[in-house]
Amino acid sequence: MPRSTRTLRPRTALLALAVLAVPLAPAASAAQPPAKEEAVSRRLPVVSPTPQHMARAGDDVPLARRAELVVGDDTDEAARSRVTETLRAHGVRDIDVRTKASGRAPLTVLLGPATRPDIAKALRDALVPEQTEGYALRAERRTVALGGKDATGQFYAAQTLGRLVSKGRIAGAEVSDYPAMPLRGSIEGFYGPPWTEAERLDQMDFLGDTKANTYVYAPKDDPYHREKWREPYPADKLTELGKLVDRATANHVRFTFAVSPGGSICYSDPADVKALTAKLQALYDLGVRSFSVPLDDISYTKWNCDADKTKFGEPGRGSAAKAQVGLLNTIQRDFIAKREGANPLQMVPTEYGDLTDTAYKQTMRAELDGAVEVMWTGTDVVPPEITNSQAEKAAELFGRKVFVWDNYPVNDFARTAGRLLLAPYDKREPGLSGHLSGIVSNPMNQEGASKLAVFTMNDFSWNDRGYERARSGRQAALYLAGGDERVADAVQTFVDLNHAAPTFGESNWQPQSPVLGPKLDAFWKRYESDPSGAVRGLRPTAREIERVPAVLRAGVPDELFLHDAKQWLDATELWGSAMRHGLAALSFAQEGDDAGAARERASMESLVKRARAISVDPAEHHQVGPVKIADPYLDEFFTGVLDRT
Ligand code: LTM
Repeated sequence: MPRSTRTLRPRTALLALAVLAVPLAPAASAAQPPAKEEAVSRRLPVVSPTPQHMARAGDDVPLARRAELVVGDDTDEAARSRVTETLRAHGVRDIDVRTKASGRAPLTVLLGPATRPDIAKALRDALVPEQTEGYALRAERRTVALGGKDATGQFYAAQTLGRLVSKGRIAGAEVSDYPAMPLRGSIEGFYGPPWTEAERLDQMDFLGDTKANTYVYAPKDDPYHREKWREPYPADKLTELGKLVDRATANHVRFTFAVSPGGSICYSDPADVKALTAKLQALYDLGVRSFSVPLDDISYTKWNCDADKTKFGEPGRGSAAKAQVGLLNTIQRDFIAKREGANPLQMVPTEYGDLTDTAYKQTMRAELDGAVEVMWTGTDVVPPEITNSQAEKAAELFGRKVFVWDNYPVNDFARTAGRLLLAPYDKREPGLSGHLSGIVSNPMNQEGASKLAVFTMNDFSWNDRGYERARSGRQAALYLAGGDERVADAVQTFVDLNHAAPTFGESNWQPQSPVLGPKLDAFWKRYESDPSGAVRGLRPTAREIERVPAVLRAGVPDELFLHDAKQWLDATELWGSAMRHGLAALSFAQEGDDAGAARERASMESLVKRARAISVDPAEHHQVGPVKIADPYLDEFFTGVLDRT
């Protein structure tokens, strides 16, 4: 794939650098190295995704005004831009880019393949991983070595460097790191309003920031993706896709182009195969090297043409699989295998969400080209969990490791109406990397708001065994908060109010408000024996909820997130304020001041009414309806207040 030389958007790059609450240190003060004991005993910063191995190598490396960046012909352009941005953002003004270190610079950064002699020497005993996209990093004395197993590995080493810099110093660390799963990222595969161009560009930067390498373009409501799959994209749409491909490439993200012909294709008609190939070719010409043919959500118990009946027999699971396999093998053999740099074809089977052996799966595992990646959603389409034994079974059924299309945090199905799904990833078993080829998130209609959950998913797929949910959730909040701890606290309160993750059934696979819910339960329990203490104890919570929207509006630099969350922030402010008035009503009632209680109660009711009247924007959300916040806990609280005042 041609490597784009364009640099990343500064806002996002700086946001990534700021994850560890890094106030930009002036270079002058940065030149003072800390005392040795202080430096060596300091804990290393948290790096997300969690590295496979990270340990202290020695003292922190002080930044200065001047640095040498040593590159070679095989230094990755995007990695080089990242390193330069990091150094500049931390006050290094004069960056001398050269091919050989002078040995006189206050700081030398070596960037390139891990096998380059100067890098290999400076890495000392930091292990260079065998795995694709791996890297090793060592920061010691006045030298930082960043060695990639390949170009993407260099880019990831540069990302890690960004997270190791704080307060004028680079943490004296040794890192040896690689992704546990080959494929990681997101699939824009939901129903409803597709993401805008700005949202998609943002997603590419975000995926790069979180060391994810895959974005699959499969929006159900792009007519050229499904209904009009035979038609070529109009020129303006193709130009837009070209920009996305470039931005993906600059972030080491594989822009994966998907076409879903299953609703109308005549498998046995060579003209249809030709139309599909032409569609893929147009994107290949734009630089795309990854392709997918999703066959989900189609009827496979009827043919779209009589010729298919003649060729494959009566409609049914087995004959549908035969027809699909014929098409997919042709694309893999005659298109993918013949195009330089093209990655194995991806597909979504029509049976994508269960573990039942059927004639469909039997044919798939027996006849589908071994190179083709098969997606699987986990059980029940929106899976309450994914275990190692389920993944193993899926691999057995499809005859290969499956690639998980995880329907989280997608909010296009009925039970997600009015919701943002913000909880950190959970209930996916450590060890899945041994059974899967990867995981991509199917996100929400709202790209900006999806990043909180997807951040943690990309953490899991990078290092499933090292994944810690609480730590990842905190890092996601810090990422959104541009590194500001106080804003991150408010983000996490907001996450708690929007924590529920529904399944297709009655239950949620992630609970609603695991912090606020038990707090309100405890409040009513205490209220029975100590009403004034209970009210006093809950006041800070009400104030906190009421203030969260203002803190986020002022402190979150991500405008796409603020846009997506607008209705939920407005509602949160009203609910928080209503809660404050509810507590005041209870206080007055306890004092026997009926007039005061009635006044506060009326204020509460009016605020609750306004909060309940806020609806999602139908232009941006597939499931319309009133915005839901901390349900049913807040409603129960207000009913409780009404009963007692
Ligand atoms: O999950 C798959 C493979 N297909 C569809 C998605 O397009 C949709 O977003 C999710 C959630 O509703 N469910 C599906 O079945």
